[in-house]
Amino acid sequence: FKKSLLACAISMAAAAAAHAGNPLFKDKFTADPAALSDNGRVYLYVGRDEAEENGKDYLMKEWLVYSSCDMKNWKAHGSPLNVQTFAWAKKDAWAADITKRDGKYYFYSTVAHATIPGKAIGVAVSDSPAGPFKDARGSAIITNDMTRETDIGWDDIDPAVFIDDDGQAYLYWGNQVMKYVKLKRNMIEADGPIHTVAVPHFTEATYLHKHKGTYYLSWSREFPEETAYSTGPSATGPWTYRGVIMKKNAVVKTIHHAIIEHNGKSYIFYHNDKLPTGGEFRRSAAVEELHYNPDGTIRFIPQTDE
Ligand code: FUB
Repeated sequence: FKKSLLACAISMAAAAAAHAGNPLFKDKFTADPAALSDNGRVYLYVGRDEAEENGKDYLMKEWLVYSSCDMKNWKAHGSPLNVQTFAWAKKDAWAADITKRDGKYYFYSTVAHATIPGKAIGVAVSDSPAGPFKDARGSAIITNDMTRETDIGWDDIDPAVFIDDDGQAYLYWGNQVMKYVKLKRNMIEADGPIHTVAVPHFTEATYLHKHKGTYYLSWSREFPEETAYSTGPSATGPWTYRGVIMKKNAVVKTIHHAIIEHNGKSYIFYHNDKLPTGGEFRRSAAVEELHYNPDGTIRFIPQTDE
């Protein structure tokens, strides 16, 4: 513990990207935060929004990694992975999620597939949370099969990975329809059929976490989006809807979030439009502390500039 405090102090002194309140990074547009608490540091993974000021669509080619031990001073680790990490992908470094298993870091991310219509999900692996990452299987783990009536080009997006206490890993994802599949122990293959989950007004950005024995399934609902959640007794439900924890942004219609615990506190990362010239395709990652009520429900979380 002492060692990690010392490492924290040294890295803060060398921090390349200092933070003075939300949004977290003032020099770049950063969207779709994914986060991991590991060895005393929080690692934050964001897609880089590169659209022009009046751009009409996302322009996202790479993910950026930052880390912090105090949630205030952030060190930039550059871009250890991008669309080209996946040889079978052609564009769109959209939302991602990360987990650690057996000393390796598995990064699940949305990209547009080069030969199969629509978006797909890839998995990259690294020995370090800051990368470099390489494609873990050489092909997408999830592709758009267009077999359901509800299938659209972008329904296979926004992966969320969760490893339960019994070691079973799950991958959640989806747009309009929430889906999940069990993962094999190797983390790079699906194990069994794809299931769907019915939650109210689901749009996208599923997230799953566990706190004090309760499972929390959260997602972006409606459009413009707000963050809602359900709780349940297992990683697959049954789910009880609990309400909205974060309200819509002023301009940008998406709000993609991630929830982690770090050094005994809980945090929610999300994105907003608060950087000057920010907006729909020029978003900024932000963070708030998240508090649980004694009955396990989550307190409503106001967006702040702190
Ligand atoms: O960044 C592209 C898409 O916008 C993400 O995949 C969604 O969650 C939304 O934030």
